[in-house]
Amino acid sequence: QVTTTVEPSLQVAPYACQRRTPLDHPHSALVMALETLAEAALFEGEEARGLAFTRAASVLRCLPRALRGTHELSGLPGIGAHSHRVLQEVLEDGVCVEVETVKQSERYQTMKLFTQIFGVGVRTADRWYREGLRSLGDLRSHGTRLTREQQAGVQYFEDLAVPVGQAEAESLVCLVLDATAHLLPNASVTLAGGFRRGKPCGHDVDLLLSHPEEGREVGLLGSLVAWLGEQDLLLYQHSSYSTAAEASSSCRALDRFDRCFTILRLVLPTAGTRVRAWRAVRLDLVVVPHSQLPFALLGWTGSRHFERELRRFARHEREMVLNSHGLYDMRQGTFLLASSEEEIFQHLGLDYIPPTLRNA
Ligand code: TTP
Ligand code: MN
Ligand code: MN
Ligand code: MN
Repeated sequence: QVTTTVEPSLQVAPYACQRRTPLDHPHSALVMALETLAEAALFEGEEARGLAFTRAASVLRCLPRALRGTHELSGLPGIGAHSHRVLQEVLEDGVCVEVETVKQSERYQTMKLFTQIFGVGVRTADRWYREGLRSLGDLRSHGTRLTREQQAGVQYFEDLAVPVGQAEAESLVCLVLDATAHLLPNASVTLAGGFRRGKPCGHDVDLLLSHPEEGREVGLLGSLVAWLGEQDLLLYQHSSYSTAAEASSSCRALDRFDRCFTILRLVLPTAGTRVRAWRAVRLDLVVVPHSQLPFALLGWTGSRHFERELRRFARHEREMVLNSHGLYDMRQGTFLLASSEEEIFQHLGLDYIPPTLRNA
């Protein structure tokens, strides 16, 4: 009589918003390989291919234990033939030749450098690459025309390349709390983005501003931006304001909150006088009417892949449209209200996933 101990097989739900994805996981080499190929595909404008690699990487991020071999890949959703080959190679050889080739290529390195500049997307980076530009120095020596945003991005490139740490994020929250306390008493300031998911650092800080009395938040963005300017803390800002007409025609993919993308002068707590006492950091400010706050919080907490999957799940599994303003039930023809993120998950018939487990 032979008894075999069967390993509990890895069960993975098809949508990332059905899964619990912590920040730390045992597959960083595998995830990095797939995410490099995802990034490289996006650099070539191949969105679908990029998404396929991102989906596969996201599945590996959520596995509750380390893979015991290639055989376990076959039971997992979202691992296409190409991803499977890459994973097999990394599992067996430690590296994947295709990934290493991409990482060493001039194309990948240049696209990565250019798209890292604030205000530069794939299309601009690609145009510069085709013009023969390869470095920030090349942009300068060729007199490349830059938008105001890109000029700021190049000017503060070195500072912005250093990730924002948790202490810096906290001091930005304090700064904005302090300002809003004067400008609009009882206004709320909520940290969203990667820091809310528990990341120790990020490329920026994302803050949602609101007020418990709906309507009182109107005008807050303008006065906050003016205040930051008066304190000489604004190195760059780009605000957009939603018009009343736009705000009422909701149900669109892009959100229409009053928002401001900034580069801030963050004053550093240094003792010496010879040390430069500030550095540039990216801060995103979004002003949200109170009734939409749970939706905005859910939408601005990320990860980007988690958000994409929530919306895909809502549409394809529930016939609902989810965005940062609300949740629309197409069968009932009504908007579903929510006073917390938990209620939104309930409306969608999903188990609640806390922010720290949305690192899909
Ligand atoms: P990001 O700040 O771009 O990403 P992040 O905070 O997850 O990562 P990092 O730590 O590197 O900053 O975006 C945060 C969330 O905000 C993301 O889930 C998408 C959402 N978002 C919008 O909903 N609308 C927008 O216009 C932008 C720029 C972001
Ligand atoms: Mn291929
Ligand atoms: Mn962020
Ligand atoms: Mn952001």
